[in-house]
Amino acid sequence: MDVFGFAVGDVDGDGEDDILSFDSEDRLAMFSLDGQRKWRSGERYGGSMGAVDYGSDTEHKLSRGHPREYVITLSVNQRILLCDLDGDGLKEVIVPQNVRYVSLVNIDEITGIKESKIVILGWDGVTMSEKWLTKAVPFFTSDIALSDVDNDGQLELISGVTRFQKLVRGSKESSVIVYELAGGS
Ligand SMILES: [Ca+2]
Ligand SMILES: [Ca+2]
Ligand SMILES: [Ca+2]
Repeated sequence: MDVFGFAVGDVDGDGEDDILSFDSEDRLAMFSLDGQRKWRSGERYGGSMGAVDYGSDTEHKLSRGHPREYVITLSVNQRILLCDLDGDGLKEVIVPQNVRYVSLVNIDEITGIKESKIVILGWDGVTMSEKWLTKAVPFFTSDIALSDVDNDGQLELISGVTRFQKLVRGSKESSVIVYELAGGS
């Protein structure tokens, strides 16, 4: 499946598909197909930018600003990828983790993203734990993908990132980071 905020696959290796999704607090949760929750993360993953200057013209809500200053609320959940990266038969769960700035002066202030990374989680037989993570970068991670970008037969992990600057017109700066996954287990 390739839907934001939602993925289906056998993560715990019991032969049945599991459903992975983000809840309203950005906790990652795993459900069985009959809706029983098997696991919920203590950490927050995913994470939207909230109301920030973001130049997209899709899925947005204009909440403030003059015509050339877009202040947009992104309510789209982050993508969850499932892939058996180490070939042990269990699918790993790959999610971005965006950490927001918190303003101590005004909670409602638009403060943006402090840093982000990509986390790979896996079922260890009892629970889900973090198996690998990228270094934190001072960007908002807007999307992730797995692809063999250099055609060497190994998947790379690709991260779409946006440099965040609050309320500065035309300040959006996007790029792509490619991570090698070789090495496996
Ligand atoms: Ca399962
Ligand atoms: Ca695996
Ligand atoms: Ca490759």
